[in-house]
Amino acid sequence: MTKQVKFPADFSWGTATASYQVEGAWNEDGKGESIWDRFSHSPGRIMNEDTGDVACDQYHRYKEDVVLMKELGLRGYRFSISWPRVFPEGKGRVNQAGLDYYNRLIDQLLANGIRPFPTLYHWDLPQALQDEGGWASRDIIGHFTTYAETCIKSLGDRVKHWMVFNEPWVFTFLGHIAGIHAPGIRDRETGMKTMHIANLAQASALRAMRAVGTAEAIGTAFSTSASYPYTESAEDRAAAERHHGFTNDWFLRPIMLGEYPNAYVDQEKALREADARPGEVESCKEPLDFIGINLYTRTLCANNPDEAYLGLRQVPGPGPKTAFGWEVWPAALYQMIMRVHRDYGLPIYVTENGCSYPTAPDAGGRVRDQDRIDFYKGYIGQVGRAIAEGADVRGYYAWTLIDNFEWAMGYSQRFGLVYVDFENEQKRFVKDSGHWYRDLITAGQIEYDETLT
Ligand code: PNW
Repeated sequence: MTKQVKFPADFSWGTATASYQVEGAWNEDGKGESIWDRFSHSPGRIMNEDTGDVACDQYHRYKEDVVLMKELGLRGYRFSISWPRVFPEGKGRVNQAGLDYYNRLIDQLLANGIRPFPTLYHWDLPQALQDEGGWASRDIIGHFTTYAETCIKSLGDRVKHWMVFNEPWVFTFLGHIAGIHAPGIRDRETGMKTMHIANLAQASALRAMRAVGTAEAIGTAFSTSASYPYTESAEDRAAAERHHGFTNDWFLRPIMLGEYPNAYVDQEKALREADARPGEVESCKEPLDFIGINLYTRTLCANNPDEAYLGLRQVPGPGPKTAFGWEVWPAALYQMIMRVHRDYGLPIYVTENGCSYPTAPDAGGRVRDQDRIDFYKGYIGQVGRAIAEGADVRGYYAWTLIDNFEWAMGYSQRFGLVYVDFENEQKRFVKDSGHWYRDLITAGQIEYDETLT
């Protein structure tokens, strides 16, 4: 059954990006080296040896990009602040020229009626701090707190909505256990420790930001993938619940409730590996003002006693796949919003959702990316469905504004509503999906299928 839903009049429609993925200017105006600079400059780490040295050159082209945002009718822009621009060595000396870039960007956004919505940490840790242990060292808690305080003190007169982290699960797990993201460490215990330390740092930074007193709302953008049981058996359901605990709730529950979710077959061992000391998990509680959900796909979970940690196996789903190989499953976003709404009852922003398809401009410069339009129709419809059923969703941020540096995949994946011709002076072409998004924002309503599961 198809239904129609109107989004609230003040709904915050936007797009999301991250400093390392779009800015370029990797060593300009006093910026320090980040772990992503180091990682992408190391052979064999990134597809085609791509780097973010230039990326979309947004550092120099931000005015042009704000014009694009205006053309698309965006009401908000989610971007991240590069820690090594602000503190080239991660601590100590502040680089005013780095902060001034964000001053210029923020002023340009506000002059165009677009809400700046920054994330403090979207993975570009100062290399100098990595050399001292990075997220595996408890010293980072203080350094991150000082960085957060510095940003809010200098930008908080104009920026009222903040995110502390982008996807703490991804930067700890993929960076320290899977090793496919910077700093490229493959060590389970180190990884478990970084997760716990990131939880402590999140609470500490949040307290310091609140003490400054200028923010209206502070949240974090969590990576999520809706956990579906492969079959309806009690075993598969329990496996899906463990998956939810580890993938979606491992950073959310500590800050909201001061406890870790039950995720591991041997939970005690996991917490020992994480080096969670008595009283520390409780001290992570510092409830957010809103919860940011980043969601692209779902995970089908089957019970698997042979897998020692989570006791599960992922089963490929039957849905169509994006160019990245992620299954298209719009109801996953509805399910995740409703779960977070039921568990925590807070305002929610969809802080990322989108898809990669390679469609290039035709001879006339038009990008006919109908597959991306279909993706957004389905997923945004399910956001509308969650709102119709009572979830307090305040905004939706498409990933992403412009094609950009997709981490380990380099420039091989195009997630943008706007095409970037990296070979030809960074020329930007609004894709059909960009025009579709603009029309959706204007209409403020969408159809959705309420039977999807
Ligand atoms: C998110 N995974 O990353 C990030 O926040 C963005 O910077 C990124 O460009 C976007 O999604 C698209 O990938 C993820 O492997 C990276 O599970 C990897 C995973 C999830 C999210």
